Amino acid sequence: MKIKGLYAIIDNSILPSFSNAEIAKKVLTGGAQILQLRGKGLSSKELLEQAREIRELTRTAGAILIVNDRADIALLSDADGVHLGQDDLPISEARKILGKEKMIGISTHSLEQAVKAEQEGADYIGFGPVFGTKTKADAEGAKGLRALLEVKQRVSIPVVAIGGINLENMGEVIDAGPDGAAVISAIIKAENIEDATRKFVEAFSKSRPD
Ligand code: TZP
Ligand code: MG
Repeated sequence: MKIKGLYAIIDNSILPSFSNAEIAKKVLTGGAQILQLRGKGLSSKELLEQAREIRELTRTAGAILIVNDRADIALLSDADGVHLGQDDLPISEARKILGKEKMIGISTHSLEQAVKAEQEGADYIGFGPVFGTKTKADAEGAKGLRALLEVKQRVSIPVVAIGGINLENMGEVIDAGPDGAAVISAIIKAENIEDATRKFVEAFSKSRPD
């Protein structure tokens, strides 16, 4: 299981016309192979129920499921891993919950944080926001493509670019060399979620055939 290509973040709090499971079905139909459930505003009970439902969908599709913020929910739902923020559990503590087999990713916003995350045993990092974004209220200012390129050159774990990525700027993001690109609003707010997902997946597979 590798972190590579489109990393679709499912969060219906930004557009509640679909449930998270419905969005997950749509991005899986569009070919996404990595999903993160970002259940902002959900109770623990709701998040666990949704994670279990989306675990079944991702298992059937052979896709990776990562749970945002919550190592406990990742374990209970048998997700493939957790994605931590800088203020969530430290990697070493999340590892006590999840063991070696599950993935631990962490959001980073500087080269220093990226290098530290690798030293602390992260399986992958998110880096951003690369561009400005309205999706995350407390996001730092845009870091830009040059910073992304520098991070990619300095760490050997997979790097997932995040923040303001859309179909227009996806080409230049891919050129900066990240292993993956995380997208929220350009997929969830698209007129057709399946089609938008397919276009992101294709953008990666055309430039990085394996
Ligand atoms: N972390 C850094 S930017 C961001 C997160 C969760 C939001 C990305 O959302 P979008 O809509 O793809 O800009
Ligand atoms: Mg978080």
